[in-house]
Amino acid sequence: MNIKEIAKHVYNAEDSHYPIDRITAESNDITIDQAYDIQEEVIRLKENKGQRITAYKMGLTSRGKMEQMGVNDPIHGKVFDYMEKYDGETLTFDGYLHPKVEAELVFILKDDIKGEDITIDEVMERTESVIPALEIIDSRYKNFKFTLPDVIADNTSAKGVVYGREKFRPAEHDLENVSVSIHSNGEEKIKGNSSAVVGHPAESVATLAKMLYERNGSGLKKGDVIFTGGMTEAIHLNKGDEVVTKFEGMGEVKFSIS
Ligand code: OOG
Ligand code: MG
Repeated sequence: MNIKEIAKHVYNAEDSHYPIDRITAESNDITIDQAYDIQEEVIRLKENKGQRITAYKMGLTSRGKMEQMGVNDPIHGKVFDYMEKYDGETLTFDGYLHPKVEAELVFILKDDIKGEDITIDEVMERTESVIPALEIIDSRYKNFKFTLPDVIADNTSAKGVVYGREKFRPAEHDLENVSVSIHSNGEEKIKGNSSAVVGHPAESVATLAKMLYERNGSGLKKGDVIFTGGMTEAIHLNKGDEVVTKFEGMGEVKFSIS
């Protein structure tokens, strides 16, 4: 197995918008660690092209997502500048293969977080603000089907994000209990709650810190932005959809895709 070759293959699929077979169909012995090696190489290729990392993302942190994808462990990847949109903006459907939307809470840190045993309280103390947001995932794999090493190598299906316009102080809200509903073209598609994200979205940040520490002794830094993972299963998007997501007590995040 050649990490660089596989990374280039996955990178090209995103960059030139075409679906590929799962990489584990050919190399079925890829370990989780090697999958992160491939992801890091994909990220390096993007950076070489001038694309810039703007956030971390956690994925598969809720039961709904795990069941939908048939994968049982949290994963992490990176969000880039070219993926970013804001509430009310329009996305271009043709830039995607088979997009799906997820509702997430984003944490912005005011202090470093490093180590294996970070508590929810420690994450809350070190969080400057929380933003309601959406992620638009778009696996490069055919039929959105993958195993854990596939999706890790593919930068956890990252392709788009839509940030809400308002930031909230972490103490202002019971972040363990934020209800959310995703509506498309006036119809409610799904409902969920932030407690679905490993019990509390701050726990997802702690899990990310632990994963980074275990991988290479690194950690999160002041100013880091973290997508904590979809609260419900993700909803398929079609060209022309108008999506409104309601975060109880935190307003709405909207976009259309045409
Ligand atoms: C993997 C990415 C999952 C989340 O929030 O759970 C994710 C996928 O489902 O394609 O971003
Ligand atoms: Mg996500």
